[in-house]
Amino acid sequence: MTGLTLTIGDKNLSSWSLRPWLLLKQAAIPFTETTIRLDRPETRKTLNELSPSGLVPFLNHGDLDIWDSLAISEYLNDLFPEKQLWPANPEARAIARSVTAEMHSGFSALRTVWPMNFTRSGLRHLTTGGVQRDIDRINALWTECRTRFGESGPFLFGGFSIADAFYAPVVSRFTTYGPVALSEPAADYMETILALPAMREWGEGAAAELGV
Ligand SMILES: N[C@@H](CCC(=O)N[C@@H](CS)C(=O)NCC(=O)O)C(=O)O
Repeated sequence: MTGLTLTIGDKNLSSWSLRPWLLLKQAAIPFTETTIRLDRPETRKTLNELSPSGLVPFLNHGDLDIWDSLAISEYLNDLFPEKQLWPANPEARAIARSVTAEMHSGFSALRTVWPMNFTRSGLRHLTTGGVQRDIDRINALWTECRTRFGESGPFLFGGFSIADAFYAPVVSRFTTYGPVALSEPAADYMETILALPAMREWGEGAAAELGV
């Protein structure tokens, strides 16, 4: 066993939790999963007691508690270099880090106006100017990564990488509030992510949590 325990929030809502969870699953790294349900009367107290940042996700490994989805992903990359969680080619890796950082620190309009609601599709929602700009930027990023770096596989940089884990919640949002206009490579990429057994497993977990 790896001794890794990942604590996540509700699967229907917690886009930040989906990232390291999907990364662990795709890399076939064994881990124990625990959940703190969000939006419950006791949530704040539990998060403050258990999580260094008062947020999910966080990863426990022995004496270490690592918080923040990007820091967790980097730690997993350090622990399991053979899993190639970043692309091997330095140029591709630099761009993978750029698109991941852009997701981590940007796209606030999309995040705010189209919150993750994993089990739902066909929801009518506002497409504000900011949301459309974010969609257009993501479409351009996916298209460029797929056409420039994606030759060796179906993901942004060929094989599954941290960048894909970070964009998986966007795929869910586009499914919930879309359809959105995407290039053919970007639309194919979205289908690839949706078809992953781990994405389906997450969706089943979300539905079970909601009792639907
Ligand atoms: N930058 C953090 C953000 C984590 C975050 O905002 N988590 C949300 C859930 S998706 C949370 O814990 N919210 C609980 C609360 O605000 O009470 C990361 O990447 O892990």
